[in-house]
Amino acid sequence: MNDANIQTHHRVCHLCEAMCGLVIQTEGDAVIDIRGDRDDPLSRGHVCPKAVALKDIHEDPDRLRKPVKRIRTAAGAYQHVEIDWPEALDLAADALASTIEHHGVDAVGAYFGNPSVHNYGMLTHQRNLFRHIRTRNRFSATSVDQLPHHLVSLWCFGHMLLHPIPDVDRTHYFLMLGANPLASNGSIWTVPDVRRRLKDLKARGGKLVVVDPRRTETAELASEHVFIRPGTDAAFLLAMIHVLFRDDLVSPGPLAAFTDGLEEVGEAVRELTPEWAAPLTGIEADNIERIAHDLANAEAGICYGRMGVSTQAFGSLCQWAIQVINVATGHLDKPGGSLFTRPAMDQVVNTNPGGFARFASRARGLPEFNYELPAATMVDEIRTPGEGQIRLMFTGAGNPVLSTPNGRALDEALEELDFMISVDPALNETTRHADVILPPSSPLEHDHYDIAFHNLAIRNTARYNPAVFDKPEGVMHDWEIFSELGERLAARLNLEPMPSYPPDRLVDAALRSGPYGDDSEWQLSIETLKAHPSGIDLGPLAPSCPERLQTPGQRIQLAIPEVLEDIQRFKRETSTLDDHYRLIGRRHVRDNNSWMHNHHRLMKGKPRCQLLMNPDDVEKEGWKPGMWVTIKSRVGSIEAELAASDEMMPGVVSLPHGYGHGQAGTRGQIANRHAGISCNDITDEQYVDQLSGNAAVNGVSVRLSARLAA
Ligand SMILES: Nc1nc2c(c(=O)[nH]1)N[C@H]1C(S)=C(S)[C@@H](COP(=O)(O)OP(=O)(O)OC[C@H]3O[C@@H](n4cnc5c(=O)[nH]c(N)nc54)[C@H](O)[C@@H]3O)O[C@H]1N2
Ligand SMILES: Nc1nc2c(c(=O)[nH]1)N[C@H]1C(S)=C(S)[C@@H](COP(=O)(O)OP(=O)(O)OC[C@H]3O[C@@H](n4cnc5c(=O)[nH]c(N)nc54)[C@H](O)[C@@H]3O)O[C@H]1N2
Ligand code: SF4
Ligand SMILES: [Mo]
Repeated sequence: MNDANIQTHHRVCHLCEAMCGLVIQTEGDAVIDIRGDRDDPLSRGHVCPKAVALKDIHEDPDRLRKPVKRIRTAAGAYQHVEIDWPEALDLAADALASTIEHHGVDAVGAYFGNPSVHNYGMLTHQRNLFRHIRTRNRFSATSVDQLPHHLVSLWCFGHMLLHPIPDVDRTHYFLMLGANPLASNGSIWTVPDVRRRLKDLKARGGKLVVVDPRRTETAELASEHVFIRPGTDAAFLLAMIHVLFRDDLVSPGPLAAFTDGLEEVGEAVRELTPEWAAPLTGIEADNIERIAHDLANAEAGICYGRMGVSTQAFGSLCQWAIQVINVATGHLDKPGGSLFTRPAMDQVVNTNPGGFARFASRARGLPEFNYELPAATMVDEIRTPGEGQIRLMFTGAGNPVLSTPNGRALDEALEELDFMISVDPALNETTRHADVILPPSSPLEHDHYDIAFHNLAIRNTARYNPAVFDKPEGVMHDWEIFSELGERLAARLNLEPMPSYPPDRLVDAALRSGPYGDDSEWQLSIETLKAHPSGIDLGPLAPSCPERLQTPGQRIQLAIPEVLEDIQRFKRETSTLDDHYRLIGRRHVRDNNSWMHNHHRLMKGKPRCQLLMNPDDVEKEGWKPGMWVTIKSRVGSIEAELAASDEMMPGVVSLPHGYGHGQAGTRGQIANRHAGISCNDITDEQYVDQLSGNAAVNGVSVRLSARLAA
C-alpha cells in the first residue's frame, strides 16, 4: 500500500466530557494514527491518553459484533451464544410485550449508563422504545453522580440542564471542591486542556484553591490545597455564606434585580459560624474566613464543586450552597465567573425543565427526578413483591453491578428477574446476566454531534463529524436498535410506532431552528458543519440573565424550603459522627468508569486498584504498605492491597471504582487480568443524599482490619 490509501478523518472524542477534536488516519479498515485536532476551537489540539483507545475499542476482539442470547449448557452453567438480529429483536420484544401484558409497564425496569449521554443516537432514539414503556422504574447513572446539580439548577434557575459553567480562562480566583479535572478532564464543565488553563490562571496572578480529602493531581497544581473531612463540605460552604453576610460582603450587583430569597438564606446561616464549621470539617475557622473574603473580593471568581460534593450525604445542600455563594458574591453570569452557555442545539429550550418528587419509589419512598428513581433503590424495586415489582430489566450502556452502591446485591438480584435485555457492546459484570444482548456499532462506525456537552462547555462551539468507517453488513447502530425494538413492541401491543429519522436529521432540524440557525448570520446546519470538520467557534460565554432563566418571572430563587430544612438534617446528623475511617473514590486519567479496562495501553503501568491511606494511619495501625487489608462496611467486606500516601487526609482511605472484573461469564481478557475489586461492593445503598436520593459513594463509614492469613 502507499500513502494514497491513507485517509484522514475528523472526529470528536466522545469518551469523556472534554469533547477533544481528533484527526484520525486510516488505511483500509485499520486506524493508523489518532492525534489532537489543532484547528478545533475548543480543544486546540489537546488530547489525553484515552483518545488512542478509540482504536482499541473499535478493534477489541472481545467486543460483541453480533447479538447473543444466554443458554444453559448441559453442565448447568450459563453461556452466551451468537444469534441473528431478527431472532434477538423478537426475543427482546416478546419478553417486553409479555411482561407489560401480564404485569403492567412498571414491571419493566430500565437503567441507562453514562455512555448513553455520549452517544447522540442513544439520546435521540431511546424514546422510540420507551414511549411505549412509561414505567416508573427508570434509573440511570445520574443518581450515582450529578443528580444534585440538576435538582439545584431546576430549583434556582428553572431548568435541570441550566448549569453555571466556570469561565476558567478569564477568572482570577477559583475555589474548587470535590473535583479532580486533571484526572477526569472536567465534568459539568467541558474544558479540554484543563491543565494548561489552570496553569494560565496562576500565571496571570490568579489563585486556584482546591478543597479535597486527598491531595489530588489538581490540588498539587493549585495555589493552595485544603483537606476536608469527607461529607462535611456543607459546613464549610454554609460558614462561608455566614461570613459573607457577617462581614458585609454580600454584593450580588446586577443579579440583585432578579434574585429572590437571599435575605432568608442569610437568616438561615446566622448561627453557622466558621467556629461551628471548623471541628466538623477539619478546616480552621480563620481559613474559612479568609477563603470567603478572597472569593468575595476577587474581581471575578468561581465556586465550583463536582462529584466529591454531589455524591455524598449532603450533595444537594452543597450544590445549592455553591450557587448561593456565586450569586451572593456577584460572580454568577459575569465573565470570569460562572456563566450559562448558549449552545447551537440548546437543550434548555429543547427539553422539558424536569420535575421532582411527583411520585416516590414503592419500597423506600425515595423521590423521582425527571421521571427517574434513585439507582440506590433499584434492588429494592426488583426484590419487593407486589404491584410494580420489576420483573424484566433493560440496561443500556451501563454497568450498574460495578457502578451503583451495594453492587453485589444487584449482581444477585439480576438473577432473580424473569428476563433481562442489554444494549451494550460488552459482556461485562452486568450484561452477563442478560438473556439477550444487543450490541451496537463501534463509535467509529457512526457519526457524532455532541448533544449533551456543548451545553456545558467553556466556549460556545459546534462540531459534527461523519462516521470514520462505513457500518459493516449486519451491524446496527444504537438508535436503530431502539427504533427497531420500539416498532416490534408497538406491533405486539397494538400501538402506533413512533416515526424514526436518523439522528443527524433531528440534529439538523434543531440546529436550524436554534440560536445560530436559519434566522441568524451563522446559518448552522449539518451541511455547514460538514464544511467545517474541526468545528465552528461561536464565541466566549456571555452574560445572559435574566433572559436565560427559566423560572417563573425569570428570577433566581435561593430560599428553597427543602434545602433550608436540610440544614437542620445536616446539624442533626453531623452531631453524632462516628470516628471510623471514611472511604472516598479516586479517578485515574487512563480509567473511564468500569468500561475501558480491556485495552492494553490503558492498563500498563503500576496497579491502580489499591487502598490509599495516610502513612501515619498505616503506622498507627501497625501495618505495612503492600499488605492486604479487609475493608468492612454495613453491607459487606472486600480486601485490598494497602498503599501509603501522604496525599490522603488522616482518617480517610481511597479506592477507585469500576474494578471488580474477572467474574464468570464475562468477556474481557485484559480487564479480567487486571480484575481488582469493586469498591461498590461495600458502598451502602442506604447511604444517600436524603434530599435527592443521590447515592453517597463518597464518605462511606468503613472499618479496616489486617486480612487474616489464609
Ligand atoms: N464508588 C463509586 N461509584 C461510582 C462513581 C464513583 O466515583 N465512585 N462514579 C459514578 C459515576 S460519575 C458514573 S457516571 C457511573 C458510571 O456508571 P455506568 O454508566 O453504569 O458504568 P460505565 O462503566 O460507564 O458503563 C459503561 C457501559 O457502557 C457500554 N458502552 C460504551 N459505549 C457504548 C455505546 O456507544 N453504546 C452502548 N449501547 N453501550 C456503550 C460499555 O460497554 C459499558 O458496558 O459510576 C458511578 N459509580
Ligand atoms: N480518567 C477518567 N475521566 C473521567 C472518568 C473516569 O472514570 N476516568 N469519569 C467521568 C465521569 S462519569 C465523571 S462524572 C467525571 C467526574 O469528574 P470529577 O468530579 O472531577 O471526579 P473525580 O476525579 O472523581 O473527583 C472527585 C474528587 O472529590 C474528592 N472527594 C471525595 N469525597 C469528597 C468530599 O466529601 N468532599 C470534597 N470536597 N471532596 C471529596 C475526591 O478525592 C476526588 O478528588 O469524570 C469523568 N471523566
Ligand atoms: S480528555 Fe476526554 S475527550 Fe479528550 S481525548 Fe481524553 S477522553 Fe477524549
Ligand atoms: Mo459520571
